[in-house]
Formats: sequence, structure tokens, C-alpha cells
Amino acid sequence: MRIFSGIQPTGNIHIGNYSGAIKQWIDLQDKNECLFCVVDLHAITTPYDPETFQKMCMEKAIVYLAAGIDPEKAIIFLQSSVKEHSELCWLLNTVTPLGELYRMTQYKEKSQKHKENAGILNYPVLMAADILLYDTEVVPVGEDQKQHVELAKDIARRFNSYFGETFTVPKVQILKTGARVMSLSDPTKKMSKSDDEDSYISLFDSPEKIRKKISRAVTDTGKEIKYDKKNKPGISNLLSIYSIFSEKKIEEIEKEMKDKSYKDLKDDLASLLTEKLEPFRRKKEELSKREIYVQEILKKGAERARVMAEEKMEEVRKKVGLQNN
Ligand code: ATP
Ligand code: LTN
Repeated sequence: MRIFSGIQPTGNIHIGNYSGAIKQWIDLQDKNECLFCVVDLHAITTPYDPETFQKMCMEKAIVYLAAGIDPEKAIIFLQSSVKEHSELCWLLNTVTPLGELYRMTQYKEKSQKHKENAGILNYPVLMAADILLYDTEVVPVGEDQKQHVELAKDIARRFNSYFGETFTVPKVQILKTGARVMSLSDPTKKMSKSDDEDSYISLFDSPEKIRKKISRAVTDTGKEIKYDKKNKPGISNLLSIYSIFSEKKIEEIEKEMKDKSYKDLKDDLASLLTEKLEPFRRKKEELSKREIYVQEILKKGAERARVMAEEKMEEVRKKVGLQNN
């Protein structure tokens, strides 16, 4: 199957990004044709620093590699290196009703948080372009991106009905556990890399930082360690994170923790995360010293993606009545 997914280069990759997206990518890369993209054009729709932007993009490529994406198996590239993404986005804009963009949850949140711009509104159209350009069949993402992939499906169907069969209608793939890790400082909100540092665990946090952040994580009233999202959102989130990284069922963890305190749960979770994240940290350190190697991977990735994108765009231009030269 053809797989496409991406992560924005701004902010630190956290355990939510890992469990919602990257973990799936690693499992998928063995048996499928995968494209994993650093979506730099998406990231510039909200405030960022142009001076450090290139560095952040490189860093995200390093993160993909450190987390276990294998450049021999998957195509890793920078979105802006393949110009067809922007071109297709423009064409898809013409078949996307404005009303559908205004009702996107992420648009509503981001336009409240930041000064509104057309890029924030059109963000899901660019995402549809990313996906449709490669005739993607499966899009592995976290829960929050489901609505955007559904929109991409609608756009594909509408384009196909106007201009004839052109795009594959993709499917979204969301894991049962780990698709929505919650913030450590407000467990009713999703963990997000644009929030303050104490609210998330980065994949590369030091053991000291992990322990400090987990010990400060918001918990709930009462003493019992029980998964109950409504009444115990903090403890439920810690149990979910424990489950993701231990690969144990929540009920099993509840049993083990039966006579233990919130502090015991936090101590055990901090030790587990320290152990599981250590290899990522080591690999990232190693790769950070090999910038040319990483640049080469991105260059080769872009070359391979470009061949596919150019061929698709030729077909699309023909379908919409534009010239192809
Ligand atoms: P930002 O806060 O800058 O919007 P983010 O933390 O939401 O960033 P993205 O780059 O938007 O991260 O998301 C990358 C991938 O990680 C997407 O597939 C998204 O669904 C997934 N993801 C993001 N946050 C979580 C989370 N808390 N739990 C599970 N998956 C998540
Ligand atoms: N909007 C996504 C990132 C993204 C993406 C994509 C994910 C951009 N293009 C295509 C899957 C497929 C996010 O996580 N914020």
C-alpha cells in the first residue's frame, strides 16, 4: 500500500506525536511504500523564526531517523522541495467549499490563538494536496487529524466527479491506544508541541527532565489508581502513557498498582519512560554529528518523491484543461 504522513517542523516532538503517528509509521514501513514528510509549508502558517527554521527542519529529519524510520525503506523528504504540493493545493482550492474549511476544529482553535491568515484556513487543502499527489491509500495519524483526512477524501471525490477519475480516495489509520495523549498540565487538552514545555515529554528529554515533568503532572482527587477518563483525566492519561510504553493492557497496570499511591505510579512511569526513550536520545546525538548524511537522505528522498509528483501533476493539469509544458 502507498502510505503518506507528515509532521510540522516547529516545536519538539513529544510522546503523543510518537504514539499517534511515528509508532505507526515504523510498523508500516516494512511492507508498504511509505512517504514521510517534514511539512515545512504547513508550519509557516503560524508565527515562526525564519532564522532558525532550516535548522528545525533538519532536526525533524533527524528525529524521524532517530525514532526508527529507515531511509532504505521509506522516502523521507521536505515538503517544500517538491513544488507540486503547492501547485496541487492551488488547484484543489478551486473545488473546496469555503464552508468546509471554516468548520474545521483546528482552524477554529488556531485562528483564535494566532492572528488569522488565509494559510491557517487553507491548511487542510495543502494537506489534501500532500496526500492526493501520491495516490496515497492510507494516512496514519493521531486522532486530531482525522477531520482533515476526511476533508481530503471529500476533495478527492469532488475532483473525481468534476474532472473524471484522477485521485485515489485515501483511508485514515488511527491506533486504538495512543491516538490522543493528553497534556500533563491540563489532561482535558491534547498534548501539543506548541504548548509550554512542562505539558509534554519530548522524545529526547533527559532522565532528570522526565522525572521532573511526570512528578509535576496534574492528577485528580482521590487515591485510587483507576482508568476513568471523565472523573480521573490526569490518572487516566498517566495510565495510557504507561500502557503505550509498556505494551501492557490498562487493566493489567491497574491490577499491579492496586495498593500503590499516585506517587508510586509517577515514579514507575518516569523510570519506564527513561528506559524506553534512552535509545532515541542516543541515536539523535549520534545523527546530530552527521549533518551531511541527513542532508543527503532528504535530497534523495525529494528526488524520488518528485518523480512521482511530476507524473501525477501532468495528469492533473491535463484533466483540468491546463497546459503541460
Ligand atoms: P502543534 O501543537 O504545533 O499543532 P502537534 O503536537 O499537534 O503540534 P503535529 O505536527 O500537528 O503535532 O502532529 C504530528 C502528528 O502527531 C499528527 O499525526 C498528529 O495527529 C499526532 N499527534 C499530535 N499530538 C498528538 C497527541 N497528543 N496524541 C497523539 N497523537 C498526536
Ligand atoms: N496537519 C498534520 C501534518 C500533515 C499531514 C499531511 C499528516 C501535513 N500534511 C499529510 C498526514 C498527511 C498535523 O499533524 N498537524
